Amino acid sequence: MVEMKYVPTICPYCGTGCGLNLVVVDEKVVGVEPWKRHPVNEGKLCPKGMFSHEFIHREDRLTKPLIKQPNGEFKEASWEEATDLVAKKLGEIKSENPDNIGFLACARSPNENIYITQKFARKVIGTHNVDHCARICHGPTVAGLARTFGSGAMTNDFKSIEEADVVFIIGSNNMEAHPLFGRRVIRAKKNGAKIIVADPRFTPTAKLADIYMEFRSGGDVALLNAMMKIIIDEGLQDDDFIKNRTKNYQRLKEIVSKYDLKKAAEIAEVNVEKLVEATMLYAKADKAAIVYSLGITEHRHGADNVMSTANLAMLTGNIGRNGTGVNPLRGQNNVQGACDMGALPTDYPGYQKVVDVDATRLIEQNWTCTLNDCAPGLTVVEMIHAAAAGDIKAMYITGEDPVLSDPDTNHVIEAMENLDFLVVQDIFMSETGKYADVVLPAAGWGEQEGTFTNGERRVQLVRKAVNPPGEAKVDWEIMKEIAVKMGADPKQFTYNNAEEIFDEMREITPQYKGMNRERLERPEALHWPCPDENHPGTGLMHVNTFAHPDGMGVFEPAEYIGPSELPDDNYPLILTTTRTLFHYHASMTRRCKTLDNELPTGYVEIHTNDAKKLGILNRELVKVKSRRGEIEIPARVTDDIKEGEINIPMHFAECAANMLTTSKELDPKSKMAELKVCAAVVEKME
Ligand SMILES: Nc1nc2c(c(=O)[nH]1)N[C@H]1C(S)=C(S)[C@@H](COP(=O)(O)OP(=O)(O)OC[C@H]3O[C@@H](n4cnc5c(=O)[nH]c(N)nc54)[C@H](O)[C@@H]3O)O[C@H]1N2
Ligand SMILES: Nc1nc2c(c(=O)[nH]1)N[C@H]1C(S)=C(S)[C@@H](COP(=O)(O)OP(=O)(O)OC[C@H]3O[C@@H](n4cnc5c(=O)[nH]c(N)nc54)[C@H](O)[C@@H]3O)O[C@H]1N2
Ligand code: SF4
Ligand SMILES: [Mo]
Repeated sequence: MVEMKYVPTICPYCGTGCGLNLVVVDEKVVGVEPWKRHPVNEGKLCPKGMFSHEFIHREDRLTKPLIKQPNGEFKEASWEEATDLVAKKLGEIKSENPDNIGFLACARSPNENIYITQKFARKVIGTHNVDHCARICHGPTVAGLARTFGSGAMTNDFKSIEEADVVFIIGSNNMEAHPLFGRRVIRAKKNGAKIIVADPRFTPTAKLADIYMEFRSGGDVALLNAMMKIIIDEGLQDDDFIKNRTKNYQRLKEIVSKYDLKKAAEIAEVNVEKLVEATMLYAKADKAAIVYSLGITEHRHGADNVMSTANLAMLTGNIGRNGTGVNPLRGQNNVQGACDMGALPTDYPGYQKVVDVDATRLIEQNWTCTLNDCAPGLTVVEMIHAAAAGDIKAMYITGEDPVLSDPDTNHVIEAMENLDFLVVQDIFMSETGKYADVVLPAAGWGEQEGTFTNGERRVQLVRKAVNPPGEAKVDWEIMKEIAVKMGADPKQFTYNNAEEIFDEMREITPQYKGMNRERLERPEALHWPCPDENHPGTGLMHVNTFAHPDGMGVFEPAEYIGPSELPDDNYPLILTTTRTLFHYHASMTRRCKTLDNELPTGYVEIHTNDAKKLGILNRELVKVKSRRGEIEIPARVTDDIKEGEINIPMHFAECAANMLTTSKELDPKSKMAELKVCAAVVEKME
């Protein structure tokens, strides 16, 4: 008889964290069925979630460890051989200097794997060189909101947006990138909310707007400061909130007073009537919410942009109530968790600082070890630079694909080739895997138990539906084996299941302390902070006090800095890079037939007038160049982008956006690279 079961779990793609059921027949996942009462998505899914089962049983899954031979070819190896080699090489390099090794954790995989990755780096190797993709995603959110609010996470939960009177969306295309959050924005609109969208592109999200502000990539600080100046000039600030709940207002006033409409128009190329209209709408609303994402963060001044959104919300008292708040839409399914778990070179789990001696003592006690070095480690892009310079000699990359995802591909490849030893642990052969010495096959989504933390800080159970293919193993099991081979106390890495790892983690992670498997079994799960087992969890943050020790919010005014590379005669266009509805980065959706059929390759969006000047027709193959590299790519001629800007989606290795982007300048506050702006030129093919 055919046996069929439904396994409830959480979508493996974006940080919305939708619930779904995997349909399993005879040990194979054959489809996805809605989870009707799931509190996040209420049974609805976007196309990525709907077809998420299609990559699981792909023939090209990694099923055995691979070791690169002297001739450059990979050869299948046993686990014994592969882990011996990894333990030996890491041991050798560690004995020279532990900081010669760098780790990237996997924000696509459960918290338990990520916790073990950072524990391995810190305890077994003795380095804080552990980071992950949040660095080039919402790193500025973590840094910027921590400075202003005392906690670097989304202030409200998703459903709160439905109570807003005004929703101000800046640099987020949630109708494509977070569609089931987007659905709630549509509901807010139906409830009577006015929608403001600021974006250099007239995106599907912008098409919902009552006021759409087109402006120039990189101009956010000027635009937001100008809004704050108007509010103060008009006396629309919330004096009580400022007085009772914030610090540093005078400084904010001084700085934003320099940003009049003329300056905003010059820098941000924004229509000033629309700017005034949008500002009035936001400032006069009883409940106004800010929603942002990478358009705000992916700049060398990303943290300044983030802090400016926080300043605007505090200025108008739009914090601590439903329908208000600063709502960064986190990217990866478990990137919030990866930050919470301490896959950060500056932080242990729960944002306890590695430079804080008391925090270090607490972790040492729990891990029964001595952590030697209190200096923070290197971030993602710094590790790549250090590898290229020969200062990092080995990298252990779990579930990240820097050759495709990190800025300036040629530079990343140079760095990977310069390493003495590279381990890549993935579910597929990634672009980065090709440069590895050892490739280790990991179990993927649907093949392991654990937890994901979504963008609204909701910690949800993910469940195992089928066994991993071939000899693939769960990430934490692989690292446990290597840790023991490297001499770690087996007791310290002996876990029988993910729950035991979660229980160890919550002991040292204040935000998760009150969570346990039983409590997380409920569909609504729990939002952190959840400090004890009687605590109901926290959907809405900063209700009466901010998360700083004195409870006060801090205005952190920013001056406009702007992008490092502006258009010139040789590279006259601004290139921005974005996402599309049907693809999610690359490795999984490009292997889902239904999704790849919808959009089989990339394109460069160019404004109709710019295309005309260059004599370029829609769908024509063109060359796009920057100071770093060049690609050939079909043109998509459209009016939905600002003149003078072009846009390339980041998903396609065959016409990779990151061949063109720059990693030279990093945000000093967060180490973010400028993925949303560089200078480029489009040429007709000969
Ligand atoms: N379908 C799909 N969904 C995804 C992903 C995916 O790959 N595919 N990835 C996930 C991840 S990891 C993340 S982080 C999120 C990202 O989600 P989003 O940030 O919404 O995605 P992007 O398309 O990268 O960028 C958002 C918008 O920023 C605009 N923008 C460009 N430059 C600027 C600027 O200077 N200022 C402002 N204000 N806006 C600008 C772009 O035009 C774009 O519309 O999506 C997640 N969801
Ligand atoms: N130009 C440009 N570049 C960008 C961006 C942009 O907007 N523009 N956005 C940036 C952002 S926001 C992000 S988040 C990054 C994303 O960059 P990456 O993190 O590199 O992107 P993913 O494709 O999600 O990589 C995840 C890898 O993990 C593997 N994987 C999935 N599940 C598991 C698992 O359980 N275990 C293991 N070991 N591996 C697994 C996948 O096969 C894949 O190879 O890209 C960044 N790069
Ligand atoms: S909105 Fe995000 S979490 Fe929900 S189904 Fe789509 S990709 Fe998955
Ligand atoms: Mo991201």
